[in-house]
Amino acid sequence: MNQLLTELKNRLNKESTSERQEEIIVVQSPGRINLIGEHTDYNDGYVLPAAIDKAAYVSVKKRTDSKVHLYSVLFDDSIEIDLEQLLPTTKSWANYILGVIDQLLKKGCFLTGFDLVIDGDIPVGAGLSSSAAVECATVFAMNELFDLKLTRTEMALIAQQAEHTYAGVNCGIMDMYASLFGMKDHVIRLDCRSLETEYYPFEPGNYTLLLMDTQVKHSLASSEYNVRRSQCEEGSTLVKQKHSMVSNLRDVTMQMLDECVDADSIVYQRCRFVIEENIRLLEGCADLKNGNLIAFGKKMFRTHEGLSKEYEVSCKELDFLVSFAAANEPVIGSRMMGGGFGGCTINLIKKEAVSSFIEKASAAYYTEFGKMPLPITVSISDGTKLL
Ligand code: GAF
Repeated sequence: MNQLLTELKNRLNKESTSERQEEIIVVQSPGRINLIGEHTDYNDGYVLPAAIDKAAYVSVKKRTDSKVHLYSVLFDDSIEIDLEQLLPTTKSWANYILGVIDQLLKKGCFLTGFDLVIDGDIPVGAGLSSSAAVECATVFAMNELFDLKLTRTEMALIAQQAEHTYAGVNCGIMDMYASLFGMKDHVIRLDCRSLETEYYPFEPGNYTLLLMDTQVKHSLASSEYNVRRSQCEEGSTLVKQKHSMVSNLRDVTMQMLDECVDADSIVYQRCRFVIEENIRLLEGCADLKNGNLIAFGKKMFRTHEGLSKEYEVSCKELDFLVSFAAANEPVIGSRMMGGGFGGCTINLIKKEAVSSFIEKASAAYYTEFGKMPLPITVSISDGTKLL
């Protein structure tokens, strides 16, 4: 960690085009996993994420002018832009940062120019929310640098808006919330409507979590994501015509859906998944409280089936890895994780079987697709912090 800090600081000084020696701030903001509760956040439902031990790091220092100079270690790329002429750029890595700055300016926060270096170890495109981690690291660093006095909840909402406006993904709040509010060895049950949080100790005993990255990065991810979101809104609008107290899918029961939406329509199919997923999550939390991991794992498999067949956000590589896991006794739960169309599966697996499972699953995946998946082990960690 000390070495990373020194490297980030040195890099920032090297990159800086400003003359003055200013204080350097370094922030770490983690990626996330999600145990269950997928595509529920933008429907005001529940999610069960946790922050992980892979993070985005930003180091920042003030400038005396209004220029923003950004450098990405990962992409070995930089950009300079004036605070007064902020616009999305063609460099997507920079947009996550600029989107946050834009939101802060729109809120009336006073900022001067600054130099920023970004680095990190969250695999990009694996569904571990590297983009939310960058946004959260940026807003947290700005809050420190300019003493903005924002709460973590305000920061999460700013980061979410940045994703909507500068990345074009109308995401929910889960990823930002998990990054900012993570707690070591705990999963977060977040009510995405009230933002009420309950932390559950995650004590899997003889089991552990293993991620298997398909290494598939589908370009459909953002456009189809937004389509799913509007299909859910369409469903709740139909129900609202009869049940005026409905403001979105969170308020819709299966009975209301059956009553108001054509059961053969895609909208029905999408909405049914979300309604059932919310119920599954609440029951899954009870399983965790009772230490019944087997029951929890079964729900993960069912979630995958729904995401694949009803919500249609999976892909053949994800389906393959989940089916392979289902046929392996030491894996008690497996499903695709995150927005979908690629990225990784999350598996609840007996600790002692991890290496043999990785070996067998990788060989089978290679035979099927001619490429290797990337196994990723994670531990549950604390949220965004100053280093
Ligand atoms: C992505 C989004 F960013 C989240 O808000 C959430 O909707 C998730 O997909 C699906 O559960 O990570």
